[in-house]
Amino acid sequence: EETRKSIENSLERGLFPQWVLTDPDIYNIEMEQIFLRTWQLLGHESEIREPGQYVTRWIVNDPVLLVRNGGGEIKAFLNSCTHRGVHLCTADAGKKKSFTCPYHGWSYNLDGDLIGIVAGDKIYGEEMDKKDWGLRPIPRVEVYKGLIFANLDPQAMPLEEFLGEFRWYLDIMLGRSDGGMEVRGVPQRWVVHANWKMVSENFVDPYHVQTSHRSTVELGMSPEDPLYASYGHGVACNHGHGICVITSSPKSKARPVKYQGLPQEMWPMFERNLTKEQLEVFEKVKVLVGTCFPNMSFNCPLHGNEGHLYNYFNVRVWRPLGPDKVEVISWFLIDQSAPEQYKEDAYKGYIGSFGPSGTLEQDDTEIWARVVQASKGFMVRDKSLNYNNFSNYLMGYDHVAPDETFPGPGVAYSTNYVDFMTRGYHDYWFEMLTKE
Ligand code: UNU
Ligand code: FES
Ligand code: FE
Repeated sequence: EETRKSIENSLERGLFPQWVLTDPDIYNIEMEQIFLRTWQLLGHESEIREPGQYVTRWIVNDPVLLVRNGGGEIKAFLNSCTHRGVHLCTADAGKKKSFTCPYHGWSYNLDGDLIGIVAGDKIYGEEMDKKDWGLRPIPRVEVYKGLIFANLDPQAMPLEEFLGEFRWYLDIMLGRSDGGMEVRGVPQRWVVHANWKMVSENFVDPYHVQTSHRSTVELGMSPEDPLYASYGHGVACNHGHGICVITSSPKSKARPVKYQGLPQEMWPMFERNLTKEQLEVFEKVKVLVGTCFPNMSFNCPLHGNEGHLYNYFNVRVWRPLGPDKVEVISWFLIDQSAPEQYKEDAYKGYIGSFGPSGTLEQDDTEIWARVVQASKGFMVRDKSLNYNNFSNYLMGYDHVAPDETFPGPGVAYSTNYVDFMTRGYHDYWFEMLTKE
């Protein structure tokens, strides 16, 4: 109770206690209070288009088998045999008519029903009702415009309600093109020494761009202007979600590019599919980047040089593997109706920048590990980090009041160098952490 009060008090003052970041007790509470109850991204419909196609994923420590059944429906099961609990299917992806356990050979169909028991009639006989021993379904599965989410809490609010104001921004990617988005390549996975909250925050923190990603300035890929990534709007959405709408500005040298450099033949389609307000944002934006509470982030940037500009939708889940470890799972998504050559070029652009070995990704990875390293000592037990933008001079500079004229939902500020998104994220984190 005393700890709860002191954390609450810190958050109200725009502070975050540094020890909380990687404290093992806090981590265990986060698991029960947050990861057991929130919507978690599992994958995209385009990964399992045909009956029998499956992928295996994780919700923290729960292995999940995500499969399209014979009727074309998406099913998610605990990827564990009901006999002795073996991790049933260990491939990342594939296509099967049924799943057979490697231990004693029980097999299950695409609906999770137990259909075969080795020597079943001889050793179990009539008494055993196979219906009782099917795969155990993940309590909730819902799809939003191709993105497949699951929730371990049967009582959780519906996915669309949870996405809330954030949906409007996701729709700019998910809804702009006929046929929606599709996954290209396979999602890449890698492990980093980081805390899941800090990496989630990183995606609503454009303030780091000109320092961490300094090499892009030195290579002449982005302007020197220290305020470069601040132009546009930072938006705090309900349920802890946040988004940065980074635009070019006459103050930065970057030239405005319409619809993020997507091929001109696609423009009439965007204009048909999006609302006037969404187009107003999409037309001018350079980078859309954000975090969906608690641990899904996305980056929808503009990449390349004059005449060769690419845009893609990179979605990540930061799967906690402990207070100081995260498995990243990163999907590359692209408009299904974009020209094939464009898709391939954009994919290469992603691999070189925000892929696991991409130059920009490595900048961030090293920083995240250093944050973790410095959060475990004695000194930080009574010290807090700075998320303070109450003053006109700290982070909020001259634009601390929300911009009522911004066309999108949520609370929008007319700069991206504000801590309102990170603070909204912390506030919702605290609300969930302390909920009865
Ligand atoms: O480099 C990033 N991950 C990033 C860029 C995050 C937020 C805004 C811009
Ligand atoms: Fe931000 Fe050091 S300047 S962490
Ligand atoms: Fe970064």
